Amino acid sequence: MKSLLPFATALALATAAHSADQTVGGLTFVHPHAAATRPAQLSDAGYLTIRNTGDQPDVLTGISAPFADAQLHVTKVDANGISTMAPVASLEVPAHGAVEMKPGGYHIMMMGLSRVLEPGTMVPLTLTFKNAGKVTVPFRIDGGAAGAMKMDMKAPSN
Ligand SMILES: [Cu+2]
Repeated sequence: MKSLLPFATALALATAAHSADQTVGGLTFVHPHAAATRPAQLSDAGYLTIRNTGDQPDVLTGISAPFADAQLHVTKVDANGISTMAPVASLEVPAHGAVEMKPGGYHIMMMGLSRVLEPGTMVPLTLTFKNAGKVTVPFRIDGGAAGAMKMDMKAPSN
């Protein structure tokens, strides 16, 4: 019943920090999470709120992950109710403000997933800011569709 992941050691550090929201400089990363994925699922979306308690705005300029091609996206709904999403080059986090990534708005798109994101695990995403630099944030993988879709996960070795 062991399913040790290739980067389990890298995750140990991240897992240790998951009980509290992470703060770096003036930025706090609140409830970073993503839905669990099914085998062969190639994309997923991640969400969090970034709070800035500092006196200067900061700008999110890039996102990376060791298990996917990650980028900032925004979902827009047009006048006909058709929703589309597109890459966004950067996102400002205002001084003494916050940006919230959530379904229907800004999100972190993870494409070309190289592994299954299993419920209850943590995965590291590295966010790059103009001022705060690179910050690796552990994202918690939620239950997702696991309840509706009963899967036998005995040997998920990828
Ligand atoms: Cu997207």
